[in-house]
Amino acid sequence: RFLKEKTVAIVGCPFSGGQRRTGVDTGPHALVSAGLPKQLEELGWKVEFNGHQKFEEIGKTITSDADIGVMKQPRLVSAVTKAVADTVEKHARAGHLPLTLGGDHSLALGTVSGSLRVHSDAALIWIDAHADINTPETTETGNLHGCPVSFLLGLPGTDVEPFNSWVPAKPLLRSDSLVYIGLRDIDAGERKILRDNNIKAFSMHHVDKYGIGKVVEMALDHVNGNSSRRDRPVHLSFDVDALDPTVAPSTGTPVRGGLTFREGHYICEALYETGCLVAVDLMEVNPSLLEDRDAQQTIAVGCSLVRAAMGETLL
Ligand code: 4U7
Ligand code: MN
Ligand code: MN
Ligand code: MN
Repeated sequence: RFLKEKTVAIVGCPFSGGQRRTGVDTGPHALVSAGLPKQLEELGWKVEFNGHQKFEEIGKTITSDADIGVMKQPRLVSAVTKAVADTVEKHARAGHLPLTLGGDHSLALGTVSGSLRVHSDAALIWIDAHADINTPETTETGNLHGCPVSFLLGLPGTDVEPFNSWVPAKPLLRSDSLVYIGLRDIDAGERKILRDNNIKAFSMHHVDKYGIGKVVEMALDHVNGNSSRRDRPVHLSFDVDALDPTVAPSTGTPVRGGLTFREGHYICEALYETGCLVAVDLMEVNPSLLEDRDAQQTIAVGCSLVRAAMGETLL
């Protein structure tokens, strides 16, 4: 509905600087090598992909990246997410659907910023075991993949260098335009932020209680202000660790008790069905962590989730 043509632009983001474990930077390459571009062509999409983002060059411009407060690699994360925002914005302006393959979830500060520059009324649906809403003041790990949402909302404590050189002081995202599904590992500081800002969050408890169909229904009602016109553009940011580790084991911060294969796919299918998806992220696929069999399983599930978000399983 918001896209000029059925073109998907794959933005491969081999980046691991928002967390401590190596290998998540190989996620995009693994997903593309598994045949994702061709799979999307077979669904009738025109696929734009001219190689992965070249973050090494950004890395070379940053000679030293000492902690700022507890934030780890702040200059690198800021420069990379800024570049991602510009790339996603460019594709969105062309009327294409940016599909960002991560890489760690700090990248979503870039992808969502890029989307909102073009679709200013877009809602953000965040599928994750974690809320990723720590601020530089509340984060206990200092890992910026646990913080992108706080920067997007411009929460107190996020107006810090180097991010304030490009993240707008007046935030692009409002707290009532965000909804979570899949949460089950939230830090104490995050819990307070979610409560104080009245942010809509469906944890695994809610998925159990209502079923995934009802949860997605309620999530869409929330961002559409209960209007029957479900016409708001949606940015879907899917952290593969939302899925249960038995379904998607190769990820940096797995948490037991996650979404089943079908629940994860249902979310993607239902969002495709709205016709309002304007951007999709698939993040935190780390093929290097476990045995090859687990990695292959996680890559296959990742490709499958993306195909579901691009219309595969609709009759
Ligand atoms: B992911 C954590 F402390 N909350 O801030 C943190 F538990 O993108 C985890 O969702 C963040 O995988 C997980 O480091 C980030 C931790
Ligand atoms: Mn494009
Ligand atoms: Mn997560
Ligand atoms: Mn995440």
